[in-house]
Formats: sequence, C-alpha cells, structure tokens
Amino acid sequence: AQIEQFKKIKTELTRFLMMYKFALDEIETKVEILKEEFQSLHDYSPIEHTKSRLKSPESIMKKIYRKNSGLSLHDIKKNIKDIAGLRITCSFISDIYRVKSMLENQDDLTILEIKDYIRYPKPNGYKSLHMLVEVPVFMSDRQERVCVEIQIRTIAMDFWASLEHKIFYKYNQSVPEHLLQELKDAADAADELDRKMERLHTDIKEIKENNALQMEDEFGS
Ligand code: 0O2
Repeated sequence: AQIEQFKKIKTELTRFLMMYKFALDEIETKVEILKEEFQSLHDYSPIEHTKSRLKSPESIMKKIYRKNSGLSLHDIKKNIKDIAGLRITCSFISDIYRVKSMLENQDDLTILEIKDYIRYPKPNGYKSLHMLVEVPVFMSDRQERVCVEIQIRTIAMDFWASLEHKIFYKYNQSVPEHLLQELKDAADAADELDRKMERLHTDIKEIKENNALQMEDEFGS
C-alpha cells in the first residue's frame, strides 16, 4: 500500500511540475508570435530575446520554508508564484511598456499583479517590470490556470541585474555602505545609457519619417 501511495505522489508531483512547463510553453509561443508579427509589420522587433526557467525543486523548497507555506501542492501553487518564469529583454524602455500592453490585451491571460520597478526602482537600483499572469493550460482530463512570472527589462537593466545577482547572491552578511552606493551608481549609469539610446532611437526614427515624407512630396505617393 505504501508503494502505491509513493507512486501516486510521484505521478501527482510530475504532473504538477509539467503544468508549469506547459504554461511556460504557452507564454513563450505567445511572445514569439508577438515578436514575429511586430517584426513583419514594422520591420523592427521590440524584443531582443527571451529566456525561460522552471524553479528547481530545491529552490521551491527554500521558498516554502522562507514563506512558511503549507506543503500541499495546493498551498505551493497558491504561495509560490514564480515556479515558472519568463524573462523578456527589450531594446528600449518604451518597448517594455509596449510588450506589457500587448500581453494585457490577450483575453485568455489574467493579469494578477504588476510591479513596476522601473518607475519605482528597488533601493539597490534594481529595475525591471514584473507581471504575474495566469495562463490556461489544457490537459487530457482537466484545465488548470497556471501562474507565470514575466520579467521585462532592457539589455542594460538585464546586464546590471545579472551581475548584481552574481556578486551579491548568497552573500549573507550586510553589504558595506560604500559598495551599496557604488552598486546604485552602476544602476544609474545603466539607466543613463538606456535613456541615451532611447533618444537616439527616437531621433533617427523622426529623421527616417521626415525623409520618407520628403520622398513622397518629391515623387508623389
Ligand atoms: P531568482 O534566483 O531570480 O529566482 P516573492 O519572493 O517572489 O514572493 P518578491 O521578492 O516581492 O516576492 O518578488 P519580486 O520583487 O517580484 O522579485 C522576484 C524576482 O525578481 C527575484 O526572484 C529576482 O529574479 C528578481 N529580483 C528582485 N529583486 C532583485 C534584485 O535586487 N536584484 C536582482 N538581481 N534580481 C532581483 P528570486 O526568486 O528572488 O530569485
């Protein structure tokens, strides 16, 4: 009887984690469609690249412990919202909000929460737009709504966050004040770069549009 019970738990656990993989597949396809369609319509893509990850069982366990969550699959689903994660790296800050609204406009997605760490950066300088969305996943005998955490950021924000994660992750002692300040300065430098590139992007777009209008005037449309 115990073996039967183990088998049942194993099947349930496998299906539970598979559900998050399917949800990620769904979201990735959606984002890929947006990317391709935008590229073909505007000859430009607001999305540089995407990267998905499933939280490891070890990392899920750590979060359960930290959040003092119950241990049933139901509790885990309710309390750990970033088991499935998708990171979208955009070219420019304005593209982040463009991708956000394209996702908000998809009827089958439910937006559970949006955290705008771009408008309100974390004290260390962390910037990113976080969306918690629920995706319907259709399986052979049931339908589940599964939560996926989407992080949208620019290349510069991603560069800063990846390195900050490497430098400070698992650093359990308190970080000296002057290092925190330097980290914040680095985030400001990344932000300055983002704004400069956005300005260049807008200026070049304007010049291109003006040139196109001039051509139309000269040769008729
Ligand atoms: P990992 O290793 O990326 O998976 P939560 O703990 O998720 O219930 P919280 O902390 O309010 O609630 O979530 P929030 O603020 O949306 O942040 C969750 C994720 O954002 C983190 O996941 C990181 O990926 C990223 N993040 C948030 N703050 C920072 C930061 O200061 N630096 C960097 N590099 N990343 C950050 P995990 O699970 O903590 O980590």
